Amino acid sequence: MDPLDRHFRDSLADSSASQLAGAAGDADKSAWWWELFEAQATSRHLDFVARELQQEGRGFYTIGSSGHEGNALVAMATRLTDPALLHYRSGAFYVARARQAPGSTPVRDVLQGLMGLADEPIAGSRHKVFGHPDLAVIPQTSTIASHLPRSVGLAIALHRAHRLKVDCEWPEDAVVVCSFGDASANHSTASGAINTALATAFRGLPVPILFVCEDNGFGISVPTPGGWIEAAYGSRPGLTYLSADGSDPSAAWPAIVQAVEVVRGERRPAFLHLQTVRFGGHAGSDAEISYRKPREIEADYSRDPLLATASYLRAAGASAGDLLARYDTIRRQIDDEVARLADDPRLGSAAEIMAPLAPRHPVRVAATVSQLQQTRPDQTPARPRTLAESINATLDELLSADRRVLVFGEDVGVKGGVYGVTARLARKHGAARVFDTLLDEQAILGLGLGAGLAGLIPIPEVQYLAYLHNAEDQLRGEAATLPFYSRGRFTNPMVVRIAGLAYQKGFGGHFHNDNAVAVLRDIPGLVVACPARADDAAALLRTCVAAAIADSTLSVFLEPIALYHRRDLYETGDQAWLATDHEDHVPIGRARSYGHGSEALTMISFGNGVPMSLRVARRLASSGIAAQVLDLRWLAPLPVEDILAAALSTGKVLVVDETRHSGGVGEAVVTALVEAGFSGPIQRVASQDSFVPLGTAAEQVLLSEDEIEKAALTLTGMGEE
Ligand SMILES: Cc1ncc(C[n+]2csc(CCOP(=O)(O)OP(=O)(O)O)c2C)c(N)n1
Ligand SMILES: [Mg+2]
Repeated sequence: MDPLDRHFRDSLADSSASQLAGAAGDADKSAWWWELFEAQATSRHLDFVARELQQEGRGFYTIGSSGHEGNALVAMATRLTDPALLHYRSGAFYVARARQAPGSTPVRDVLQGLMGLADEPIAGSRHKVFGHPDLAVIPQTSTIASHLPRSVGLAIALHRAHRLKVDCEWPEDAVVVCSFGDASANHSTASGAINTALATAFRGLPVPILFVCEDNGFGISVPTPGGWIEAAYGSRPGLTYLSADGSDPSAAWPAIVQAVEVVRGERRPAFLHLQTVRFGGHAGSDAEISYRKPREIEADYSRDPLLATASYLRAAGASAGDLLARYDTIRRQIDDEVARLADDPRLGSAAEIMAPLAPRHPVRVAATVSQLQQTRPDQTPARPRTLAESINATLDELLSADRRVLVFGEDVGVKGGVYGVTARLARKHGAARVFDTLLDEQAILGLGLGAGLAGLIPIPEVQYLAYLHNAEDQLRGEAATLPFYSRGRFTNPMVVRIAGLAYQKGFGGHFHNDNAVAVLRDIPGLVVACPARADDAAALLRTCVAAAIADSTLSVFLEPIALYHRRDLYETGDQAWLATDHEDHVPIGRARSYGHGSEALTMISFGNGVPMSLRVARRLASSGIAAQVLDLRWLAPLPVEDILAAALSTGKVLVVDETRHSGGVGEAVVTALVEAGFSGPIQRVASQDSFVPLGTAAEQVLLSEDEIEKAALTLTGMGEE
């Protein structure tokens, strides 16, 4: 028997061991105490069962909630409609919340997760999470603190959704509950998100979020110094801080209620410091004895929240026998459920596992583009535009067509973006829909993550590709995984505009010329669009937004900065890089071909490489070599079919890749060709494996037209040996 189980039983039997000597009996409240006891004891037994199942080879997760069961009180103080993003030790919260929803099955839900069963209600056991669509519990990843930016984003966005009269899953007076551990509170993601909440509230905007720090004094083996959480968060301007001893429910309850009331009533952030203990080490595999003294571990038993609740129940008239009987019945019910689940299936195929990753319905997306176009105010054909003008006009069109669309980021509002891409949009569509954010990419993406959950279609901007990287986990770990861990029940429709790639004249250095996109291309389900010209920009952007609406698609819209204002292609003044709209949309994964396919050579490129290749093609033509140029337009998923067709039509391929030789897009293009059985000659030219230096030195490491031409001549047998 688990020593904690033994201690609980022994203490119940010992009537002198009433943990809370002064526990006042209140028979009127006994139903409430029993409700608390049920939730806490259920969570406790699930922890014991988790470890037993693991030892039997039938369970796969042993991080428990024992000692944290005071968090059940937070569930009891909030509503079934308050979105909750929970710490992995919030098991008792989960059970207590479920008890507010008739017909819910928290024991089965948790067991299915522990046992890795395919019918687990939220993630289908793609991970062990607390989550349920009917309980407003949104599942979290294991990356500590990574859910805080989303939680803050949701608190901000739910108000905006109501203000814009957008259908929102969460009521206007909802409280966002966000729990996390004490060590997690030190993570920059947590401190950044809490700062975002406070800075936003400071500006007078509603931010109804309840931060719940479940403080057990440890992050795995590392102690959090006593008093640190209070020192860090106890006197932050604009943050109501309340401390509650989770091991004494009666004392904790008023503070918890007050914290919820502050958030619900005043629509501003509060920080509930819930003191807990951690029983059984960090996880089943953690030998706590290797870093804590036995007497310290034992001393924690006196702070068992379950015993505290039992003490109050006894003071209210329940006998030890009643409590033990209830405690044992709960355990029996769990065992029965385990028996019922014994033969239930686990996820059985890659296809089943991956189904929620990136559902794609191209016909629905096309229909959504048409719908968006119908409401377009000005149907007259546009004059020829630059890439930047086209993105601006299309954002304008999308903002007009659908009131759910939001555009935000650093400098996108009044200034209209560093490069003018969002110029005039704030003035026309108002500050509720086009606005500046804090200088924090994590907060920008967090707002996008929350806005998607609130029923909005966010189009956040990251000012430069190099500045995505400090926040990239919000895309990778949070946004891309939410449908995966919720079987599509909670999603992140979002189009992240990122200005990037190299060849900027006048504004040099790596950070304004980052040409690395590998970090995006390997995120499962993420769509990466990269328009090279104005008409494609409009069509690709519409497609991304329509896919966000129709399929909740998450996409990155990578804008080549050096092409923003480019007008000419071959000669100064030819204006050949301006374009008028000609397609409404471009299906995800379809390339554009320049040429008819009977040429001697296919150049496959994207972004800046497209006009470079077209110029090289003209030079080659004067040497009698006809070359086709294929613009990938989509970097993920790659237009494999079009790549192969273009390659087969000429038999010779030159991959023209402005990203780096290692990890660049070109590697994947070559691989796609080889895997598809293309047997003709393939060459690849790319930029160097270097950061981009300042000024004209950049030319030394970036792919040049001379290199492209040389490779093309060699490939066609016209070059020097
Ligand atoms: C970003 C990140 N780094 C490291 C880990 C590994 N890890 C898992 S839990 C944990 C300690 C968290 O401690 P705390 O926030 O106090 O929560 P507790 O487990 O004590 O409830 C660590 C380091 C992680 N999950 N995420
Ligand atoms: Mg801790």
